[in-house]
Amino acid sequence: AQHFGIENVLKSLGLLAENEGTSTGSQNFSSGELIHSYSPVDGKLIGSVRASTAADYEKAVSTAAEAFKTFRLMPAPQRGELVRQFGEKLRQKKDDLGKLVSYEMGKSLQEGLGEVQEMIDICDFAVGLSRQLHGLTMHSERPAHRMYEQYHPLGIVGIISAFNFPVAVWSWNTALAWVCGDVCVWKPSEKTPLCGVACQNIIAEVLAENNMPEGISCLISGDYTIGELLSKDKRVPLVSATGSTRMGKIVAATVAERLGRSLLELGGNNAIIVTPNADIKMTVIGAVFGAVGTAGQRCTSTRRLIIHESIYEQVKDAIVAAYAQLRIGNPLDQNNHVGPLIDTDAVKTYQHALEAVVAQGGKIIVPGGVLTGAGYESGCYVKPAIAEADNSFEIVQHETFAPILYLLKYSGSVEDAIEIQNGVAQGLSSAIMTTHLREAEQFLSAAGSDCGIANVNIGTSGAEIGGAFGGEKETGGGRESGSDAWKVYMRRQTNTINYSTSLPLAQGIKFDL
Ligand code: UN1
Repeated sequence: AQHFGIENVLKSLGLLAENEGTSTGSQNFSSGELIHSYSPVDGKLIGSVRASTAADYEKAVSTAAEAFKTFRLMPAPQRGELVRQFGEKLRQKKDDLGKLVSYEMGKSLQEGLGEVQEMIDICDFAVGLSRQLHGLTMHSERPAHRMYEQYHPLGIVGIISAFNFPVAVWSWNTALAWVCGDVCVWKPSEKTPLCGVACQNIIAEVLAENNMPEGISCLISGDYTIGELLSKDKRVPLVSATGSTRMGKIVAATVAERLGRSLLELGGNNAIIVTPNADIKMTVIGAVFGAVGTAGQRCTSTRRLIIHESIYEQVKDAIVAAYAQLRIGNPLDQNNHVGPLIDTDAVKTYQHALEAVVAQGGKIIVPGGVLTGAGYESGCYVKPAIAEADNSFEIVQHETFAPILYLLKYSGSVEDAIEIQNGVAQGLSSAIMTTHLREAEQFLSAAGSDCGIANVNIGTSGAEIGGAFGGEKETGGGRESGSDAWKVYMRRQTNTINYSTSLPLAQGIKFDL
């Protein structure tokens, strides 16, 4: 797999030192044990980074706290200029960073490049936002008084991110946090540690070129124990965590205990409703990309297809035929549609889910299986599978981070389909395939989808950065990225100013001395 020139990629991203197991300048807060990163693409060791110790963590947080003292006073548009330069560097490094994402995480090169594009896009968004951190003005009930609200920087933002979007999720948080005047401490997934150091190297360069303190962006490395330090730390007013619902519940409880803020982006169990009025060709593309893209490892991946009985066989046959076309293999080879799962533990989880769906009464119609032989040496390549199932099955209620698609049948009206769609604990993304206005509007109504994302004639994955991204129920309720998601990164203050010569009290209270 070295054919794409991994050495050059590592060199361009400043990662060759990690390859020898030593830390670089950007990894200042990591002096612990080595974390080895093996590629799921070919099973080879890509490099190693050092984990952060508790002492490293302390150093990172105090460096960040020190940087915040000055960064919060820098005018927001000047902070935006830093983010603009960061976006420029990402444009220059897009190819290399995209390749590293693909090689370390296993997603297709197209998707690796797409992930870096999301980073560039959020930078552009944040640059504009840096001149639009608007508050409201109000009319005071008292004469010669003025009221308004303003947004101030919040402080240190702790970011815990997952392996499946090893670089973009960090940037959604940081690009906004930085224009908002916050400083960031990031713990990337221990499954994709090199992506973390690569991003840190890029922003460290921007900060150094502008003589800005390194504490604006701090990287800490390690497993959940280091994340726990962030959740417990009163000096970290906001913890933004992406990952499993299990992890999110622990983070939420820990942060809530100190009445901190958390922004949670957790599991999904995303469905596409296919009504009798669906465009079948569009449905197939949306469903297949949603289910097998990123090997089913997006939080927005399509897990369930809820198909009307009148077109069930037709849709099923079309999807099964499309699955027969899928090419599974090295994700850096653009001819392949599906790359590997992240590691062999994920493969086991996938196998268990396939056993469970059968045990619970489902029927496999596109069999799964682990691929072996030439090109599949890492043991992480699996066949995308399809099972006919019922929404009530325990396994269907559960998010399995793998390319397994459940076909569910509905009869009756779109309300019946919506009930099935909403009948899970998670609430991230949802979609309806229909050319019928009434069905579409019902799906989007107050009695429609209960998810944070609801699409018409688009699959469940691949959201644009301009919208607020996140979901309800066990997805955690957080919103990241576009729209007004920035507000969670700031503290809000209401100001009342009296420019009269007396001191009238609100609510008409008289208090004469
Ligand atoms: C995730 O899987 O954690 O909407 C994020 C999408 C991507 C982001 C997914 N823009 O599929």
